[in-house]
Amino acid sequence: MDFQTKLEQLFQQNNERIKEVDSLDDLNQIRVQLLGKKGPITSVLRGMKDLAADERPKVGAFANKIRDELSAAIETRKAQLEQAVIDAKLASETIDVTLPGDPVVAGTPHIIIQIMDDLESFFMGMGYQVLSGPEVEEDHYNFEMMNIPKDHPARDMQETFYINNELLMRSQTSPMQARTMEKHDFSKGPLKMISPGVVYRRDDDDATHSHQFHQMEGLVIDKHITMADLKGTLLAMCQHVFGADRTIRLRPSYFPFTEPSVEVDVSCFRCGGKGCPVCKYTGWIEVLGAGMVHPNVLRAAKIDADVYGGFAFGLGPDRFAMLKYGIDDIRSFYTDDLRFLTQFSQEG
Ligand code: FA5
Repeated sequence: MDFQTKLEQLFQQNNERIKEVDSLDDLNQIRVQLLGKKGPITSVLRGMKDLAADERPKVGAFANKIRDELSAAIETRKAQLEQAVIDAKLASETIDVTLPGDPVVAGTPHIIIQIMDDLESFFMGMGYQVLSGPEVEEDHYNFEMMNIPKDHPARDMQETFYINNELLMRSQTSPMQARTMEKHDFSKGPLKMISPGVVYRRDDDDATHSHQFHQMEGLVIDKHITMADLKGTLLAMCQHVFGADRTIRLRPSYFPFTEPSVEVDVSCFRCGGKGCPVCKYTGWIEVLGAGMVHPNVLRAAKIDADVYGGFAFGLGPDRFAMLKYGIDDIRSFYTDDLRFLTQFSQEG
């Protein structure tokens, strides 16, 4: 058989094999077998030395052509097989965009924050500013400016955590009364503010007491403010939080920084005043302390107590939340149990 026929046969046989091979490994083996140093084409080329000199270039050129064509066939097949691997991968990893997604769990503000946000928007609607103050407070503002001098027995009711003799964790938001009164410029209008925040007391934790809890202070100072203004404001607030049918009553009480001072009760929102376990069968629930700002507090802030006066109140958002949602243990707010907290989701 002459060289040309041998090479043509080689091409025919292998060109078919290359087209049919279905794995990259097998194709690589064919390439090594066919085009490698020990392969048939190399051996044909080696045998050329026995040819007549004028035959050699012809046969050499033909052999090169066959080798190039087989090489091209191998490259073409390789590209096809590589594409098939990519196609198979794409098919197996297809994303079905119509499948429902993983639900994103939306967080929700803490229930106490919700109560405070609601109260803030209520008071802002009545023209109050919302102010926050330092939790590490000076004895001077927490007590002295609030008409509670060093030896005053009222300090015992708010036993708190001291940093040193003059600095403490504030036991109430009332120091914000003194701080804002000192700064207020009455030529710009009356002083109306609320101040929500965290306060601290050395109270033993139980179902209704926490050593750390929230308060919201309210203060209005202007000329001609009366107790009727205080009562109207607190009635509107209690109706906003506990329902439009609520009424309130004021009982005499004592706070060193207000005179007269009152405890404010709201008619029971559960039984409407008839008596039930929520109101301990009295028809009333105590919700906050309030009163007319004591002249000593005005004077300490350098306000003319003969011209200006006003009212102040201090409520506990923790207790509000407990009452409104029937929560029987204040500690639930602070133990971060999601089963409890997510019940107060604002969604829907
Ligand atoms: C005061 O702290 C006064 N500063 C309130 C005030 C302001 C009166 C302005 C007059 C004028 P009292 O100690 O009662 O008052 O606390 C106010 C509210 O804080 C209580 O009604 C209660 O809701 C809440 N509170 C008090 N102690 C605790 C506690 N340990 N845990 C949770 N809430 C508490």
